[in-house]
Amino acid sequence: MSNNISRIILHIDMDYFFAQCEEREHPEIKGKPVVICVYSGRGGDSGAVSTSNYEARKLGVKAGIPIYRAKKLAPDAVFLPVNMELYRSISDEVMEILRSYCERFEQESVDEAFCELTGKVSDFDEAKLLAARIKDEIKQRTGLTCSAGVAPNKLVAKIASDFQKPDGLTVVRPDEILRFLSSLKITDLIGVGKKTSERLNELGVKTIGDLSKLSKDDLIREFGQAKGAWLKQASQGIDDSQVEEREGTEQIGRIITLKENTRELKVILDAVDKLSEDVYRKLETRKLSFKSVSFIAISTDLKTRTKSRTLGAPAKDFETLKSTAHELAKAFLNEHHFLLRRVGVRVANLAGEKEQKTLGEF
Ligand code: DGT
Ligand code: CA
Ligand code: CA
Repeated sequence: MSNNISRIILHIDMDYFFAQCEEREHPEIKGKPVVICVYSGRGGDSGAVSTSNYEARKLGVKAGIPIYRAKKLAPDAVFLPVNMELYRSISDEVMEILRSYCERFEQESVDEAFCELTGKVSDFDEAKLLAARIKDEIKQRTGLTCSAGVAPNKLVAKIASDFQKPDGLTVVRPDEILRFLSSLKITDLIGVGKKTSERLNELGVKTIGDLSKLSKDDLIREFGQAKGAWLKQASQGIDDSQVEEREGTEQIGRIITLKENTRELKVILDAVDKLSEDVYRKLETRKLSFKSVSFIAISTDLKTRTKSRTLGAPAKDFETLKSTAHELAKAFLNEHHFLLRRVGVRVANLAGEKEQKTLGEF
């Protein structure tokens, strides 16, 4: 054994994310097949499926297939275009909950993140309880389900979150890793792409267990030093990569429900002041600057819209945050004429002191 202290890592992956967001926006479509489409802009149905809910997947409609094929497979499905603003704002809600629970946090994509739980819990039983609580809170506060994996490293945690979907929770303890991986397909190893898996298939390797039986030397001969060595380690569930915050992806936001539905400027600006203060306090604690500000509005029929501005240079003072948020809220109310139910303020393009110093030094 290495002298590594055993780590406990949680990976969260939202279930059928874009489609689930749309189900939250339009509750009437729940239960029907839902297909999210990237229209190519060449007119008609040209384009591909981005994702679909599980009802549509049962009919064979999956990410990547052409829209016209999806329409043949599921003629009665609900077809919707990608609404990235909506998915981002729901993603922010999810990430904020996750971040509050973990020691270190790494957002991997719009719907996935790693949380380091090592110092927060003392063993995998406690980690399982905490993961269940986090899943519950995400469900309570955002209405969405996710799948969770808990394991001693990122590689295995990510495979575990994919193991029982949707709404799954899979824990893989250190002594269970080899057994857990052995029957999985090599393509379940994150990082094994089409080319590698085709070559491995030719060598008679189908499962991760098969792969772990090949010698490191043989793998290096076949795939080169870096990839070969990595394949050997990965097949044994070994991964030392750290959970690390990614610069630039982080956002801090806060949303509140108004006492009553309104579009009265004074009420909304009062709410914006309070939200700006909350967001500012978080920035200040972590000594972060921001370069973009968004005003978020959720209408009485629960549709989410945002208005954003990118500043000419990073700022870190309360006045800039508040005045920008005010301007955005006013502009929003001029452009949209519905009643607001919830409002929010969000900052993004964050940077810490270190990066600012480096930038300032040159
Ligand atoms: P899951 O995790 O299997 O329950 O389903 P999703 O839909 O969450 O799939 P995932 O985690 O691979 O991807 C997250 C989101 O990213 C998904 O909701 C839509 C988008 N996405 C995934 N694959 C594609 C793709 O091939 N093209 C495009 N445009 N978007 C994709
Ligand atoms: Ca997902
Ligand atoms: Ca994902």
